[in-house]
Amino acid sequence: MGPLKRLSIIASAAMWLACAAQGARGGLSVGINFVGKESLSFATMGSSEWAGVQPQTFWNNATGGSGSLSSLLNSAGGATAVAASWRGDYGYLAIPNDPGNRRLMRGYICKLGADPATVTLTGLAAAFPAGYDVLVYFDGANQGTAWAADYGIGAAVVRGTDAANTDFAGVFVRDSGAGGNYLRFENLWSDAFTLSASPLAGSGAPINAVQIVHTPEPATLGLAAAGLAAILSLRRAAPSCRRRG
Ligand SMILES: [Ca+2]
Ligand SMILES: [Ca+2]
Repeated sequence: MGPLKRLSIIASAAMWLACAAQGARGGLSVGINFVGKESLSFATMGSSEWAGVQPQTFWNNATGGSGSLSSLLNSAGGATAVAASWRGDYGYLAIPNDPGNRRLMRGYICKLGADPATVTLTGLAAAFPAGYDVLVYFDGANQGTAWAADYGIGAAVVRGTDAANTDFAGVFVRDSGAGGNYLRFENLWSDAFTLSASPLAGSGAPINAVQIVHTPEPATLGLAAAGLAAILSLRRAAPSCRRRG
């Protein structure tokens, strides 16, 4: 094999490896930041603010208890066919209004009582052709009372518990049954879905933000490792024109 051919193979493998790494990071995402009433929460985010469990910029600000947005931006600032509508009341956390994660978590929509808050997203298939996960951020101004709510997408219902005297302090905690401030719905494919947030008695059901991310591919990292091994193998096999030692 000539040196140019070898170089071409190594370059192709390196490019493939970079693409595989991009896939492993999850690619582009779409984030919706519920602001609540802006004059109350001061929680509208700038397009350059990084925030989220899978950090991204270009969060779409959804203002008011109820409303709708179309042509949501993805995390690179590109317009998508994704549209959102939401219905609830609103509130905010009395945490510092710092750019990024705190501002993301500060404002929210919420419902008390039996009537759930809902968020409907449409037009997802084109933006997420290989499926997606939905991250639901929740943290209400619950003060000394723990809040629990059932968050549902289709048949999947997951309970989120906001512990007493606990408001976002800079760390995201996935609620796997012991409380936290975000939930993750995995491996969704539908072009549209409705998220509902139903509070248990005496609780609120806040939704501070929703983030749609590409479903991670478990095989991607293994394939990336195989690609790296192939590159190293080629490097070892290649004769050197330079004197060693
Ligand atoms: Ca928010
Ligand atoms: Ca709280």
